[in-house]
Amino acid sequence: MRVTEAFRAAFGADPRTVWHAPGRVNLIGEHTDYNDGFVLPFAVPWGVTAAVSPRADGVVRLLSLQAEGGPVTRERLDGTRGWERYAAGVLAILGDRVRGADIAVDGDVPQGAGLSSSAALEVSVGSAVNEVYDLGLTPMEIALIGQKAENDFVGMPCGIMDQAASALSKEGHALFLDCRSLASRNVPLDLAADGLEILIIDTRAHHELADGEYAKRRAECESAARTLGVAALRDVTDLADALGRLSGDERKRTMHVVTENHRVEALIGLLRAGKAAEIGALLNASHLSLRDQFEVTVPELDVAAEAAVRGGARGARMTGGGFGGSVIALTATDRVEAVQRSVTAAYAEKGWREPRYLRATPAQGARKLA
Ligand code: GAF
Repeated sequence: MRVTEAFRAAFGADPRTVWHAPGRVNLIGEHTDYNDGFVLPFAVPWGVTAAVSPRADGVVRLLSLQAEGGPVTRERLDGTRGWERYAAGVLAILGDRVRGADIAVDGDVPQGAGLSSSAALEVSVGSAVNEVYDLGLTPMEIALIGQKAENDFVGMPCGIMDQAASALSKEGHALFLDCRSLASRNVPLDLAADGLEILIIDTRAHHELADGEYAKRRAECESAARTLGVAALRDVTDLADALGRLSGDERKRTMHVVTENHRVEALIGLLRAGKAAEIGALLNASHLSLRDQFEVTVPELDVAAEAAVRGGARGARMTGGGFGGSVIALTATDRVEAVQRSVTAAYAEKGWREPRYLRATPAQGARKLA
């Protein structure tokens, strides 16, 4: 394994363990996780592999095969920058339970596509450190530590979806997660049996507002919940009444979150009934709600989703936080090329760079490789 060789070359010994954790796409349930709602992501076949050994002297050495230069030695975790923060953040959250570590990571999550390479990094490192320090953490506890590292150490106020998808997914399944109780279920997702697949369209757009706008949406949702006197928007049971008591952006955000939770449940109902071919309308409705009510799409996402459907996809929606990243399109396998042609033509008409197309079936969550 490449990461093991790099570890040996940099640190002069074999790693004690090697773990892989994947990135994710979200089938449906967007911007619901931090509202205590429902999500339905699945792991993608790309991720981060972390080779780790413990150290007794409190020193942390970090090496990424994707970063320029050799290993970085950090005696203080708060001195880290860039990608290092995600790994260092996990160690910082674990505190005294971890005395030090040599860590080498190798990632193949397509960069900038919004497929959660950061969660893959946190969960791969968390899983490996859990083993070498015998911490006895469950996959969900590792996911929560990854989320906390991102919230407190990196400063991104994300919910739990991405880390949970990376830690708990199962091959051939989507992960249904109740983000309040943290109860989860692996839901079979065999689209190929219906002649279908998920085409990922990486728009190659990344809008710099992303982080600030994400935090703003989250604050708006929390403020709407306070106005309504509920703990979280998940608790809204009478949408018409709630909308009557809100105005402006908070009204729109609430409309999205409440209807999106319903769409997650409806989609699971269709999957259970063996009607995967019929989930397309829910994907389209989710996209429109994210565009018009939650206002996290950008022209590249809208054009890709619309052109995918025009080209024959059964449904398409942005996936992840928004402001760039990827669209997923539910497509009959024999129409994938037509869908790609339609999106490529729409992009050419706008004078935009051609998007990148990726095909993914639901992959396994975090697992030990060696
Ligand atoms: C990002 C966040 F990291 C997730 O927690 C989630 O909120 C998502 O955006 C939107 O559904 O990926």
